[in-house]
Amino acid sequence: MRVSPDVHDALDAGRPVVALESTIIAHGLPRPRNAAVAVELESLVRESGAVPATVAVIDGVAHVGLGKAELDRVAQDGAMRKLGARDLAAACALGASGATTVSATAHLAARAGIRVFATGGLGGVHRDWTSTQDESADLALLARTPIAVVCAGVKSILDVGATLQRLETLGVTVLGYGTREFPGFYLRSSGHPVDWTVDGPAQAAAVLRAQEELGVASAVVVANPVAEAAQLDPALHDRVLAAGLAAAGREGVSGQAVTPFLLAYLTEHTAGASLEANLAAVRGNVRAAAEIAGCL
Ligand code: PSU
Ligand code: MN
Repeated sequence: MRVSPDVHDALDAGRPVVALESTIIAHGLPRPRNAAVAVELESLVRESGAVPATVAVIDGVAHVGLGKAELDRVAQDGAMRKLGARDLAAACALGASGATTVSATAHLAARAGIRVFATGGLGGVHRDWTSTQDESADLALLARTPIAVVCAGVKSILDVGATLQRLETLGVTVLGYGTREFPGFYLRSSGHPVDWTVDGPAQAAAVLRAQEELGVASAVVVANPVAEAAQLDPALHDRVLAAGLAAAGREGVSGQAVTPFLLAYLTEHTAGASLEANLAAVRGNVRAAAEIAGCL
């Protein structure tokens, strides 16, 4: 694992650091927009007073903190694999390159000593779980990794209620960030309530400090809804998502390909509106993560 010099220095000096994942760049957003977004998210972290640490595996080295050339490689190299935590050792030992999902990013970031991580939406339990048993490895990894993940809930392509139940079973703390309702990724609300609400970065940081003091080694999900003006029209969302799920079934999309397929389907069939909502959510999460890291 290689921690970049600026991330290393910031951690050493106790300055705020925010980890960013790379799967959203390589597999979650369309090219060429993704390359600009990778740079934009890092700038947003800096403007918000923290040091960005984008995580990816490049030529067998797990990087925490990327340079511009490496960020471009993640965005542009079509051969970048999608790596969960279970893939890290194989990728490094065999000299492979890949973007890291929430699970792999959270693992590497926590190992580097980073306490806050921002993304769009967590993976979770897929709607056809009873037949496919498809549950993102994000959930089990968060159960054993002490890090705050600032996200707009879980992706709405999933079974949100089942995912919340699994987070409870796995012992992952869930905080609504200024909301009593669990966010719905592209939408402000998923319709599901949360047990705990924090009013801003200081309270979120206080929960993280308490987790550390109490020796609770699981993650804290900080669920931050997309801004009202930026959310996707709920009726459009429901209609296009139903069509996308049907298309995925017809085309036999399975495993790691399901999430990228559905995100791309939504982008195409909402004429880019879902992409804008996704980006707005990520930007909001990056800002909130930097503020929380600052309070810590
Ligand atoms: N959030 C986004 N876009 C994404 C993802 C999250 O806004 O593409 C990625 C994350 O890397 C997450 C992954 O870990 O989707 C989940 O994939 P799967 O369902 O295959 O576990
Ligand atoms: Mn899956």
